[in-house]
Amino acid sequence: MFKKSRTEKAYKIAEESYAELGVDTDSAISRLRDISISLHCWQGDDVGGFEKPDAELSGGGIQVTGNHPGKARTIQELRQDLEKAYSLIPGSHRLNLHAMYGEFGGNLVDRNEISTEYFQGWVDWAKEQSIKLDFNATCFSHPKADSGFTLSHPDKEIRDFWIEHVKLCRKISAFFGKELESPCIHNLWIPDGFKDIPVDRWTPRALLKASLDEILSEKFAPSELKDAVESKLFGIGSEAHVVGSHEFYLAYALSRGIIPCFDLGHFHPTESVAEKVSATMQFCDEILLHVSRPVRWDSDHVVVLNDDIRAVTEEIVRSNRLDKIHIALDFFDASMNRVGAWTIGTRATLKGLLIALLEPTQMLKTYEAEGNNFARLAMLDSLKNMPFGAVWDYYCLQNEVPVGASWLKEINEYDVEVTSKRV
Ligand code: RNT
Ligand code: ZN
Repeated sequence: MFKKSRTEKAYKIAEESYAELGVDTDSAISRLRDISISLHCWQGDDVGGFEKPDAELSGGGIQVTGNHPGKARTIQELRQDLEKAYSLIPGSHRLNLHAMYGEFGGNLVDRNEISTEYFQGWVDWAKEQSIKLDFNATCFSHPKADSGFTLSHPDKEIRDFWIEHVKLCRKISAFFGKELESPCIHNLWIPDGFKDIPVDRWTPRALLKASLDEILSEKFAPSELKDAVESKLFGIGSEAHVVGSHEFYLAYALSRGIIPCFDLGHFHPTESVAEKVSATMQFCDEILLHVSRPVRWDSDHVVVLNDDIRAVTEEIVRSNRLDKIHIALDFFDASMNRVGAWTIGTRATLKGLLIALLEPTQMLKTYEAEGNNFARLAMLDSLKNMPFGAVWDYYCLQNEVPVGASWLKEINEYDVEVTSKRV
């Protein structure tokens, strides 16, 4: 049972233990409070979107598995679920929307016809909730993406359709940024790729580059819109070759002054995104992370506090670029309670950040500079015993969100009252 006084007592002891290492827990907490994570709307309805009733994810080389009951069937339900998730997560966070989540009012509005009016409701809701918005073009789940190619499609008509879609998405993003007075990150991920070994790798990449240049030719104030591009190693149906590979988008982003996006699930299993932070940020000011958890073929399991998350959150903090590294979540699991999935993943990411903020980095750097490899390793391993959980619980208490695992009960209650009734 959670007890307020116990949490406070445990915090006091933790505070002392960290102080012995020269770490100020209060300042770690206040830095954590300033971090805003962008929650992805698509965990709430299995990447279906609201273009038509019962819409489902199709194509794009990504897959949702599971049939847990209770997914959001309307925008109202999605907002209600999001509000529940936010109420269980300490701090104030953003929302990451996809173009297919517009309020189309039952009308068939094609991707090359969307406009800000379909997103006014999201802006109103965001203002009411004090939430900032990010955005994504939806270049999948559409007949014109069925071939597996969009912006690099050999047919100019199809390419133009998707170019127009992304251009409209950037307009909507700038509208969000302006209305909510916080730059909206527009992230572009496209599924384009080959199932089997291609012969012509050159042409699709040249076409993608030209399409992107055309998309970016329209300029927006950086205070309203920031552009990001997301690479991938492979997807279902693009096993042999992805047009927008890491090298392609990294070179593109650096040459065009936009933001590269690294999804934790989009690299070789032993390739670490944590390594990429200090490597790429010598050359670019900002990066976007899609925090995810790859498991074998799937890149989108619910994030938990594992070594990969620890490594990447450490790098975010150690590089001292918290304000330049945008953190977004990207996972979708239809086999469990979806509000619970959001909460697990966001809380795990925040816990990783807190542990990193509680690190006596200067001490470790000194050992390293002295060549004292033993002390560096010993301290890194000893730090695993530190009572960060007590600091986390206290942070939750301060933010008036459930402490420890007590939020599970709230998810269960919400399920009884709300999600389980959606049949
Ligand atoms: C796909 C990318 C992309 C998507 C979302 C839905 O592999 O990770 O970010 O997950 O756009
Ligand atoms: Zn992603």
